[in-house]
Amino acid sequence: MLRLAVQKSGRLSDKSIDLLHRCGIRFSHPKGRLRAVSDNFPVEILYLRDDDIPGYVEDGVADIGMVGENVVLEKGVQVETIRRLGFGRCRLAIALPKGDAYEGVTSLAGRHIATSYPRLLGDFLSKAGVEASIHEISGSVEIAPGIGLADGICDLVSTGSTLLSNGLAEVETVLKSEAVLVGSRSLSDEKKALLDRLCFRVDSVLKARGYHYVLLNAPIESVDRIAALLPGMRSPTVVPLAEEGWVSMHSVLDDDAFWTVVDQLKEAGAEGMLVVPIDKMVI
Ligand code: PRT
Ligand code: ZN
Repeated sequence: MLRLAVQKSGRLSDKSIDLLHRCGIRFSHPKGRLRAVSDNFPVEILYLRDDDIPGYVEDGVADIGMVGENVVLEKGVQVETIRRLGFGRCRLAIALPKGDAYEGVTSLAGRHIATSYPRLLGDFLSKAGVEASIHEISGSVEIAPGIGLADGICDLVSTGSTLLSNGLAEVETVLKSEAVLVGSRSLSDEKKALLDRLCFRVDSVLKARGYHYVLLNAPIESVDRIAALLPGMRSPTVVPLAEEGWVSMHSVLDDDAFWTVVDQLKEAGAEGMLVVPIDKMVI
């Protein structure tokens, strides 16, 4: 049985659980419960605070975990990054009060910077050869400059609206992060085999993201022109419609690509186009 740690409640919880469900793994997640065992895959889910996940995986309390890369790197643990999961994207950035003069990283010398990420900030500053003082605080970092606690901050940013509403402007990116699947470096062969099975499913779900399935009707003489626009995984499916001289064509298409080819598809005679999401893709 694999033990998998996910965030109990927070920004990564729903997406982690959704990914596992899309992988066909069934388990309950009632509020207040700290663990659940799947009834159709040999995995036990542990619901934990995100800060505890890297350490538990390193110690082998959990075999694998889903957590922000920012937390893994800040903890400095010895774990394997198995997959990047494509959600929970954010950046760890240094921000100063808007209007403060900034002429590159040397402008940070001698400043007091508040952060919950002292290790990552310290590494960034020492690589840049800049000496600044790091003030570690555990939450509400963005108010530190406003109350005179620090000259600037180093915190996670996604939309940037928190910085904006606190009168701060981003000046440096320390790290680009997303949720990752991490694993212990000492898994038994049996657990490794289970992890391979899980990763196969995860890959199928991740591959399907960003792709759509396109269905359209077209006169039979347009098939070649349309096939050139919709190459699909091998070539498009072409099935006859009940109406003589017409076919339905099906293909897989990149998210963005649809809008670049839609006019050419119409011009080639395509009509009744449907674009639907793909749940899994095994290539
Ligand atoms: O309770 P627990 O300890 O488990 O959770 P937590 O409160 O420590 O973490 P949580 O749920 O807030 O975040 C979990 C993970 O989500 C982080 O470690 C990141 O990997 C990822 N993530 C992605 C973010 C953000 N985006 C994010 N925007 N984590 C935090 N923020 C915060 C940021 O700290 C700031 O306060 O959101 C604010 C900025 O957001 P914007 O949109 O205004 O820029
Ligand atoms: Zn946390």
